[in-house]
Parts: sequence; structure tokens; C-alpha cells
Amino acid sequence: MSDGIQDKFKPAWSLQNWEAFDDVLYSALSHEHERQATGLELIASENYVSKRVLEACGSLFTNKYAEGYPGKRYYGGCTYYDQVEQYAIDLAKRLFDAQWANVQPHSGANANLAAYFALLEPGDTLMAMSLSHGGHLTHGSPVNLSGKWFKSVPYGLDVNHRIDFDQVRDRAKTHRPKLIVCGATCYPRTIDFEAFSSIAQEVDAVLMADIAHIAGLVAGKAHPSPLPHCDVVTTTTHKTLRGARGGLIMGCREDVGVKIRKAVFPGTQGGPLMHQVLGKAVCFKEALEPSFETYASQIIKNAKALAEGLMDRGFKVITDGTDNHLIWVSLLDRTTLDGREAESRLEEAGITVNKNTIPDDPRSAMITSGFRLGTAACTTRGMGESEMGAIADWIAQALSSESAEQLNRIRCEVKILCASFPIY
Ligand code: DSN
Repeated sequence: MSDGIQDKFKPAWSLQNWEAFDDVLYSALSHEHERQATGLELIASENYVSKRVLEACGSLFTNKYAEGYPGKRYYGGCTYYDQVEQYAIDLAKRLFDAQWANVQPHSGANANLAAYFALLEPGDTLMAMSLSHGGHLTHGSPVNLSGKWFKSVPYGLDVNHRIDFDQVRDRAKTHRPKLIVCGATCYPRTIDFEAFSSIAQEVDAVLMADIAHIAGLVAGKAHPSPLPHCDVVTTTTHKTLRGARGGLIMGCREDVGVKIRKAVFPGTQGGPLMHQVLGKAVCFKEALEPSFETYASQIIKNAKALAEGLMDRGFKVITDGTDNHLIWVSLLDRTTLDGREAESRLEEAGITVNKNTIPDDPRSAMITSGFRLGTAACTTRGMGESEMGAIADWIAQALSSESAEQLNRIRCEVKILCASFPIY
């Protein structure tokens, strides 16, 4: 590799102080920098935040407790925390056209927990997409609190791997859930929030959308908004939304907003992570820029190009394409290749993906018969449809050969591409 390319991977900030401080931490930090800079990030839930978000999350806002809410804190010295949290709330409301927003949830799982705590009693019925068809652990999985404390009724996909609305309606009428969750962690198609809303109204259920994956697409007007169709909307802030790692809850119904406020604090959390709230404010402001709409639509163009590229090279893409950032590949037709082996081989080649079960997968979640890809991170680097062709080629080559030489050759080509699209 020429020195010119090596130069492009120099850390954007000095790690010298770390080297003198601790070998283990310095090594992990510098190697992770190298991994992110020289490799292709195709995990559908990951992204690269701006330097300003990084600065916010590493700022002295980490030094302060601010239990409570703006103007009603349990600690002194919160003047600037009130300003930042209120500003973050206002920006989130503008971004998603919401009447209220709560920016304190530490994560998407915490946001969902707070929503359940606000809207359900233990033993109530919760209906959501089954984990094995693309739902999330917190959507009623038996190993999660949501499946242990509530009666969980799953719905799933039809034979074409689209949300089976007939099943959603039938099960809703049979089980009369108090809460229906729409939203997924692995679903490559547009979610029809209006259709969910009409079913929720038929059975008098509260409707919650978990838009963790597609929040950036919604903010960038590249996916229909769940508001005002849903009573409450939860999300993470770090996937397609490209912000500080954390959660957010919002909605239009004031009565629900009041319950959520109490359920986040003091119901399920203590002190908010105010450095992360600062980072969320930065991300909301960035997502309100007109350029974010271009970003959101490019994510989808790239995902469509990558899905086409993979199908052209013989891969079975579930639903034969995508409407969003996510591509779901089935390896069921490849008897000698499972999701775990695909993930590991691609990692050797400098391409990070995650193994993922496919609907009704005969293999366990640790092995799987598929993998999941997403284009939010490589779009942030500035890559476009033409780069997706090269990426599809490398994926096909890496998965057709176990040869270390071949994987090394792809690793070098990936590095050369990444050098033209620096992360910072
Ligand atoms: N871990 C997230 C994802 O990868 O989709 C869901 O929580």
C-alpha cells in the first residue's frame, strides 16, 4: 500500500496521550480507528456520526447530574442542561412534526421499556412483529422483560415476506391487545403505518411505532412518517438518524406524552446522560439541514443498487429488493454456507455485516441462514451507486471462495476504495 493511501487513514485527532497512558486502551482505540477507516461498514444499524456529535458526546456535559426535566431538576447547576435539553426537545419536535418529545431514554430498548411502563400493566397483551420474522427482542420476545411481563402475541410475514396484515387483523381481533407495536429490526420494505392505525382503531388498541431503523429516512422524508397515525413513537438516534447513541420517544397525544414523561423519569431511569442529550441536539439540528434529505434518499438509492448487484450475482434477496436502507439476504440455497461463516469471511475481506436469521430459519440465531446489510454508513462516507457495484462484486467473490489469498486481495481493494472516502 502506497504512503499516499496510508496518510488518508491517519486518525483525525492525536492518540499520543493514550499511548503514554495505557497500552491496552491505546491499542484498542487505535486499532478500532483503523478498522473503521479502512473497512466497509455495512451493518444496517450502524453509522458514522459527525465530528461535532463526537465532540458533544466527549464533552464536559458528562460531568453533571440533571435528574428531572428542564426547569424541574433535583440538582443545582443545571442552567445549561435545561437550555440544551429544551433545545433538543424543540428540535426533535420540528424534525418529526411531533407535539411532544422526550430525549432522555438511554437507548431504544429503554425507550420501549418506558413506553410499556407508561401504557401497560403487567399481564396486559402486547402484539408485535415476531423476532424470527424481523421484530426486536423488546417486542415481546420470551427472553425479554416485554415477553415475561406481558402476554405477547406475535404477528409475522406472509409468503412474500411482507407484513401479513390479514394476520395482524385476525390476531388483533382474537387477542384484543392493549398495545400494538409496528416497526422492525429487519424489514426491507415500507411500513404502512396507516394500515396499522386502522387495525388498532378496530380493536381499540394503543399503537406504538418503533422506528429505530428508519428514523433517519423518516426525518429525511424518504419514508412515510408514523405521525400522526401512531399514539407513541420510539426510536434510537444513532442508526440512519446518524446521531449520538441513545433513544427518543415522541408523539402527538398530550395524554400519552404526560405518561411517558413520568415513565422515563422517575419510572425507569435516573439521571439522564446529558452529554448524549447534547449529541442528540446536534444530530437533530444536522438532520434539519436540507442536505439530510439528499442523504436519506441516497441511502435508499444505494440500498437498491446493492440489492440489484447482489441479485445479479445470484444471491437470494428477501422480497427481491428493498424500499429502505436494509437488504436481507437468504443463504438457504447455499448448502455449504451459513450466515455465521458469511459474516466471518466478509470480515476477513474488510466488509462488516451481521449474520441474521431468515423467516422460519432452520438454523439457530448463533448460526443463521442469512445476513443483513445496510447502506447508511457507506452513504455517510459519500459512496454512491457506482461503489455499490464494486461492493456486490467483492461480497460475491468473498462468499464463493475460502482462499485466504482471495480474501486478502479483496481486503486490499476495499482499503483502496475507503481511502477515497475518509470517515473524518
Ligand atoms: N441492535 C439493533 C440492530 O442491529 O438492529 C437492534 O437493537
